[in-house]
Amino acid sequence: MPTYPETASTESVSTITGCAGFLDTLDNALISANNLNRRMGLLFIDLSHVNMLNTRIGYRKVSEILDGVHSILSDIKRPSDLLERIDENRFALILPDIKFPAAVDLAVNKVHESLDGLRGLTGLETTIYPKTGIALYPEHGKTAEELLLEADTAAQAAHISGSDVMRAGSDECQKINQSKLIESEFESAFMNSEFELHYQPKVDIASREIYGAEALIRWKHRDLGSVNPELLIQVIERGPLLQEITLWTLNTALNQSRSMREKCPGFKIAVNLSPGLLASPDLVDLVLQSLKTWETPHDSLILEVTETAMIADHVAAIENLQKLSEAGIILSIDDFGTGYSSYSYLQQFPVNELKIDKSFIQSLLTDASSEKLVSSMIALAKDFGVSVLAEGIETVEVLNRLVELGCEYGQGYLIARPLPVDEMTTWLDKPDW
Ligand code: G
Ligand code: MN
Repeated sequence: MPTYPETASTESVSTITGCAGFLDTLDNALISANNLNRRMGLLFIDLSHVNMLNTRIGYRKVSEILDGVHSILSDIKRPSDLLERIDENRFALILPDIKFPAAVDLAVNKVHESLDGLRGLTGLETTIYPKTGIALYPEHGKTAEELLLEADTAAQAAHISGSDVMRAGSDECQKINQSKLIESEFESAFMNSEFELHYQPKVDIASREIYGAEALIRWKHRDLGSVNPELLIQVIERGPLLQEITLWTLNTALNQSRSMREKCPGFKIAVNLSPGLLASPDLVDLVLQSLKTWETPHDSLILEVTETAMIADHVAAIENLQKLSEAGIILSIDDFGTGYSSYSYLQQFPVNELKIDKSFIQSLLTDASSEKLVSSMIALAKDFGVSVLAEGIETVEVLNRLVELGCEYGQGYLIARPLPVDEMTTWLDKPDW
């Protein structure tokens, strides 16, 4: 599954600590802005790559450069602007009187232009790039806490999306805010059984027979509604409950698919296995134990592993996959084509199925190179004697073309969306596609 990009720099984005003094200054500025009925701007200027530079050119040199930034910013600011150093590599510029929202962009340009000179200072290709988050009073917050949080989040969003400047309230910021909310609540949501599995059918596209279904985790949040599954998965993968949640998914899917297996002989239930668990020493035992608990034949379970997980090329991961495969469990490479799709996975890993990533399928009829890639992925699968499935089939035209190209299996909104368990069971009685 394509993920929301991690930070563009290799360094993680940390949050500020110890900024009580700055909050007091900001509070006072807000009181004046409020009294004078003025719009105020807050620029949160974060200098990325600093940790990396410490190791390359030394703490002393970096420290000198950062002091230099402080004096550059002092020089260019207007007399009424307030400059504060929040911590070693983060600065805030309070613009107490913004006549119109776009005026703040002029200030940001000035800051970035003035810091351009930093590029030469480090003597390295990589240098200190300012990432600036903008928050406006009163639009984005009424209190110092709110405004700082918004500007800080906007700077983080700039890091993540690889841009230099970001305004509070942008789509990117909303994604980060959702992520933070999910992060703070998903553990209790899991404990309170707020998660559920939806099932998306997989079918034989030529014979139209049912082949199985993929179990997909979903969370209906009381305020947010259905939480973006990609965000949810990222949060789960980063969090401490990855193994527990995966085990819950596996056991729930094996339990709930029992009736599906009874309806459709040969039905295979697919569960996604997170890259973070692939090398776990407990993995094989836990999977085998779950199959035993739910009296499921080993060859009724497909474990989907993303291609990027395999790139890690960890000995323990290969051994685990080998043992799972020897036990008769079916292994599938998910999102195939998005990593470094190479023959070597097919040689090294005991793979049974390739799932061609939906990005290629969605552009199959509009992009000649997608069709070439899909054809060669199908040929690759055939050469290695493994099954091939196309994900993200949304139209009949795409489906027909895939049949012509010799693709065996398919999955996508045309066939069915991911369905709650009862709807999935009903769908099996009448697969209306
Ligand atoms: O890569 P993976 O198989 O784990 O991805 C499954 C995800 O893809 C699910 O979240 C599902 O909602 C989404 N999905 C399934 N079918 C389609 C489709 O036809 N179109 C699009 N855009 N997304 C799909
Ligand atoms: Mn999958």
